[in-house]
Amino acid sequence: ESNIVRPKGYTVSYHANPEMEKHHFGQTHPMKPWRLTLTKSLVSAYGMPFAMDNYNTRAATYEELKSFHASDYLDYLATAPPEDQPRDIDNPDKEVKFNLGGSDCPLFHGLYDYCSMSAGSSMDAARKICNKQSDIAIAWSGGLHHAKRSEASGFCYINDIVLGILQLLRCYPRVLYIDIDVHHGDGVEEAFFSTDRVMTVSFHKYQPEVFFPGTGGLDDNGPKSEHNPGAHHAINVPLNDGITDEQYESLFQGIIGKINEHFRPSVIALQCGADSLAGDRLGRFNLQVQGHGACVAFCKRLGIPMIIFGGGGYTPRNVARAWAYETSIAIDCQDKIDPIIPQHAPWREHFIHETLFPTLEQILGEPRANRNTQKRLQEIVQHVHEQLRFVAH
Ligand code: TV1
Ligand code: CA
Ligand code: ZN
Repeated sequence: ESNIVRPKGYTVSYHANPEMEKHHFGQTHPMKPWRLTLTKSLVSAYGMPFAMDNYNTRAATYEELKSFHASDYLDYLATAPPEDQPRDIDNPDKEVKFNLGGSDCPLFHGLYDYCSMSAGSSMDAARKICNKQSDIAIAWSGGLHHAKRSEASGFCYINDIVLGILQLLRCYPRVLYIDIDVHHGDGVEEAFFSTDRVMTVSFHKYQPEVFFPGTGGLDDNGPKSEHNPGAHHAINVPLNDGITDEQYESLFQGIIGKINEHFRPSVIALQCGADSLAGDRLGRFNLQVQGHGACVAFCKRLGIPMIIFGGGGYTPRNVARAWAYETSIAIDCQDKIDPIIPQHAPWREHFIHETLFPTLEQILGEPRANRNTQKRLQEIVQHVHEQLRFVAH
């Protein structure tokens, strides 16, 4: 489309490695790297690449991964035999120790390549923000927020977000991490528990013992041990099933607006997990593409450099819709694109409904009951505002 042009006054970059999309977690596994292909094809069908700098990124090196992860973990990740091969009899306990090879984090073919490509794209995006070559850098293949220093967790093996933020901390004093994936961003939160240079904020479905990972309660604001500068710098927004666009937008703006005033971040890292959308195979919320995208638009209006990561998202057609729409917001062409999915878009039939913005009825038939009361949401905002009194500004 010829009406899609570069935004005036700032640069947007798109970071991807198409080799990543060819990997498979297994037939029935919810994580489908192919959703990145569907996203890119929709972004391209709208002509958006003309308005951005497009980088075909290299895989992260072992040394780069070591800036967060332990070497024994990385070594095992690089050498563990794939599931369909004989078990590694020399290392019987390592799969357990590193949480590798279960149903959530299978040892599939090319696993190490897949992980280092995801990390490579996110680190490239962070470097372009550091160098001021980009104002908004997009890495949809990243956002793997559960991975720990020495442990895989919840479909995540390498924490590309932590690696990206560590890059940003080389050139910016304060990073605000925001996570709108339906799951708690536990790995990122934990990595920065002891620093006041990173504030982490996760919005998520919270129901311990029932919904993964079970952490991220309202009162979990970072270890309050003596002299921990990171205390009060972890913010959690625990939510119930069925939250709507209207509620989520007002909550997001109330919380992020206030955090912006108090913490005054120099850069934003936004994880845009699309499993918070209605109709997600694993999610529980009633968010639409518009409400999810409104979070990106709000952050963009703060006028601070921003890195945008992907994350969860298990109904590929909805993932592609949300991330293509959010790419359009980044380049400021959201009002110029036709909501009808272009006739020439590859895999157009996958979208079922030919619009970028299907209604809740189209997505779900019957919407999920909303279990979030206004009273509870107000309490949450109140609690967050109280936390911010402890944050220097
Ligand atoms: C193989 C095949 C694996 C089918 C996993 C849903 C499957 C799940 C599968 C699944 C599934 C989870 C747990 C329970 C921890 C386990 C990318 C005690 C139909 C960022 C990760 C969710 C979310 C992990 C990742 C969760 C992200 N839910 N079918 N597994 N054990 N794991 O509950 O935040 O989106 O579900
Ligand atoms: Ca989250
Ligand atoms: Zn998730």
